[in-house]
Amino acid sequence: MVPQQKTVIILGNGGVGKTSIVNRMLREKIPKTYLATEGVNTRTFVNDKMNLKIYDFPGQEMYGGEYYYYDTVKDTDIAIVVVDLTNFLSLTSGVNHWLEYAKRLPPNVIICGNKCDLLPANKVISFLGMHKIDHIKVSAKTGENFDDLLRNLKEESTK
Ligand SMILES: Nc1nc2c(ncn2[C@@H]2O[C@H](COP(=O)(O)OP(=O)(O)OP(=O)(O)O)[C@@H](O)[C@H]2O)c(=O)[nH]1
Ligand SMILES: [Mg+2]
Repeated sequence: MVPQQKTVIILGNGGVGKTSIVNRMLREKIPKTYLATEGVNTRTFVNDKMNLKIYDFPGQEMYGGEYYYYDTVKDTDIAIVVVDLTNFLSLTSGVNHWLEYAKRLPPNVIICGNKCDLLPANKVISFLGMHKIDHIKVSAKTGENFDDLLRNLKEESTK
């Protein structure tokens, strides 16, 4: 039996790896060159435990991220907020901003620190620690800790 469908939105600054995370979940190739998402991509992830409708938003405002977010946010069950562990700006001008959006609903929130295959910026690690921001370190590139991410999604989707 297919589980009941839940709605997931994936938020974060441009280039943090949102589309790559969705690609990795769907076992698709991760594009090496950065191609910013324009508009919203809707994808479906189904297995015997979860049935997720995923809205992958553009992080860059010029491509309409916030507009699409407001448009579809009404029945959101889970928000994945992504930060780039190598990019301090994705935290300081990103995570609070996206968390504020996510909280308006409020859906269940999972924070992903992506690109853990690269050397993280010290400032990012201390910021996450100082603000006690619970997060899962993942790599869309290598697939590291995707089992953790899927476990979290499963938990949040059955709440
Ligand atoms: N090293 C490394 N690079 C990654 C990882 N995830 C994504 N990237 C690279 O980061 C760049 C941006 O990835 P995207 O998935 O397009 O980022 P996005 O958040 O969807 O960007 P927007 O659509 O503009 O909001 C691409 O060049 C990816 O190949 C990762 O885990 N490790
Ligand atoms: Mg994208």
